[in-house]
Amino acid sequence: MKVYKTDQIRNITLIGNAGSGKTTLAEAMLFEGGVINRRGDVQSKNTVSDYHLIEQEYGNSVFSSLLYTEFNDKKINILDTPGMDDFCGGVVSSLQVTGLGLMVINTANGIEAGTESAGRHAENSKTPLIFVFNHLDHENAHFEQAVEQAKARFGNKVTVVQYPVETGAGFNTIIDVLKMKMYKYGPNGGKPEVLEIPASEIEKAEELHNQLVEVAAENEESLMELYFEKGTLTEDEMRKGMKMGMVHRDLFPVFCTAAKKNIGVHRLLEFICNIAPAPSEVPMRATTQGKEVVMNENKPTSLFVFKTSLESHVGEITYFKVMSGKVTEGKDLINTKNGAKERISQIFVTAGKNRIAVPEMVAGDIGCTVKLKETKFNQTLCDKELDVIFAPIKFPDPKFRVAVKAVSETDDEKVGEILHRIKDEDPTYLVNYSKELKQLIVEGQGEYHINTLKWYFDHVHKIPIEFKAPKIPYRETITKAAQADYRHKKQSGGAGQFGEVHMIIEPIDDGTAPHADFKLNGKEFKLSIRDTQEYPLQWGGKLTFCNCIVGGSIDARFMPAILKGIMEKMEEGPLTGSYARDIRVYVYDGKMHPVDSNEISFKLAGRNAFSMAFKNAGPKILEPIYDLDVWVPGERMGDVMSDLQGRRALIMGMGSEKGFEKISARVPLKEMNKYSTSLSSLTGGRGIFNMKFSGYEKVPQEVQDELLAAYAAEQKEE
Ligand SMILES: Nc1nc2c(ncn2[C@@H]2O[C@H](COP(=O)(O)OP(=O)(O)OP(=O)(O)O)[C@@H](O)[C@H]2O)c(=O)[nH]1
Ligand SMILES: [Mg+2]
Repeated sequence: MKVYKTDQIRNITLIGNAGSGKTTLAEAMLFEGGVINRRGDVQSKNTVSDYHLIEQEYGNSVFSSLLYTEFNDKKINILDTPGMDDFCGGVVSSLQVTGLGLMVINTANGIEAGTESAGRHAENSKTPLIFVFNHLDHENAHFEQAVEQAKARFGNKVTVVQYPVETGAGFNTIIDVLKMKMYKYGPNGGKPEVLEIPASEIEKAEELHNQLVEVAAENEESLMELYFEKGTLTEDEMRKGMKMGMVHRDLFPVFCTAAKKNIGVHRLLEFICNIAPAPSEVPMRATTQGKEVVMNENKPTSLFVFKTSLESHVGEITYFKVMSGKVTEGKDLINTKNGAKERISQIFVTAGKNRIAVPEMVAGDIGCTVKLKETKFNQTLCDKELDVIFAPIKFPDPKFRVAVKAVSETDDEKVGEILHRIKDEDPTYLVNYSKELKQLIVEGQGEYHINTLKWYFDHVHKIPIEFKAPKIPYRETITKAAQADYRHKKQSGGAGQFGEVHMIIEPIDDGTAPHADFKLNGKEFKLSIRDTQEYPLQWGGKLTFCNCIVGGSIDARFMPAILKGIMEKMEEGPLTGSYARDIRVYVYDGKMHPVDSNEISFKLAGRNAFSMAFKNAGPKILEPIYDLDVWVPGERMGDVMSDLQGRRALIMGMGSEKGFEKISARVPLKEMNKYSTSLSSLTGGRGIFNMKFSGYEKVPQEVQDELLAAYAAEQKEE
């Protein structure tokens, strides 16, 4: 393959709802460019893009795959992404390295939930879009209706460049109002016959042409002037205006295809080559240091790694975009994250699993390499003198949590290792072992995403795993002051053990200071506080320890042991074994034995006195509360609200945002298990939500009773 220069490269991401035809379109693009000489199809499980076993079994793309085609002396790098939003990791990373998204729409279905989510990802990365109305050969394809829907959802930027003369089985002719020509395709699609627009279509075509000219002119003052002067623009002027409009996301041109029949693809590729921005014509990725890097092949080299994948027989494949300079075989680069030296032994262009070695790639191109030792996605490799770090890709927060366990305990460690490897390839999984919950918690983008893990373990690793509901990190605290004494005494043969501790505990309500007077159970206490220490707790909240010992009833050297005993009980709260927080302890009296008192005795006395006092201090379980924002289509608002009420949600506000109704609420984590699945089924996949930890709140009494009973049953079982 020849070496393409920066201005000969186009980078595109195919996005859109599952089944809209992205993978099929990619196949046709490769065929038109001569990269393959036979078109595979998704049902026959032989497309270039869906080459993973899981994709062939699912019948859906699961990963982003890098493909390329060569057309009109340009190289087009294509990232084909999954339409199911559970696999949005590949969409998000691909959009960040390409200057253009092709939003593929199944015209028979119109705008779907996945069209909307893909649109949101493109908006977040400010990626320009072309709308490709596909499946036009479908008997239910209503082109104009679908375009109207797209305008309603994405604004009037959606502008017709092409329309079909006829949809359904007879679809083979497209009117192009940029070229003002008619394109007629044969039964196998491919290269069209270019014809004059017939009289029956000319009026409509001219009207749409004028609309397009206006949109193109709007994007530059000089073009606007020309347009006013001449009443029209030349093709070159149109190209310039359209490119500007696209780059600024003020114009989303509409194209027509039936990818499966390879109709419309040739002309679409031509448009991409002529008008889509070259890599140097879209904004450059920022660096974390604020240093500017110019996308120019004559500058020092830098590569941004946007994806890694582990493939059998090959090992890890590292996908990169050349951000500046050029990369050649055998080039040494530095990983600016960890300082590792990496030799790029070989560089490849890829079409799915086929890799073709090339000697050189210049700024703007996308390719892959193998055998890197210490480089992961989101890292930068560059010439030493450049020393830049490109801003990392930020992935969406997870939406679904589950605890994962190996069916056989002996496999637990292996399962943990494999999960971490899977996470390296798909950064939208989060994997953490929670010491507190004693569970391996995995988070993902949805239930389907999480269930896919099971597929890997069953089919690839052959290790059975099971999913459990993740435990909730409860906390315990108290609501009033209480007093307790405890004497630890043990006489067994030789040296005995003796320690006695008297304490008062009370809740820390922010703002109150330690105080000396208490009246508890009709008894008055007057303490003299000698020393106060505050201990912030790792799990949130604090413990305040007041030493009120007078007259040497307990030696100062035993105080740390008492504190230790209390801390131990705070770590395993008296109610349900959850962490306790926000308690002030006054140790004001006790007893020692001249021979038998030691640290262990005071630790146990402190621990037990604390536990007794805790139980009399109006103990309460606290639960984690999250701030929740939900966006739903207006007509589903009622269902979503009543579902939230069933989840003990406190509605904090409502409003409209971008055509959706937004509900803000505070919800207990306990009630949000599998929320993404419920919301999805309540809203036909269109609802979205965000959840952020807010704080801890006391649970209602009935929930507390339920939790206490569950804990008692669990203890009995053990
Ligand atoms: N009749 C017809 N079928 C099409 C067309 N494009 C795609 N298909 C079929 O639609 C189905 C889905 O196509 P894919 O290419 O897998 O869709 P996708 O957008 O890649 O789907 P995901 O990977 O799940 O996001 C397949 O059975 C294709 O053969 C088209 O233009 N006309
Ligand atoms: Mg696909």
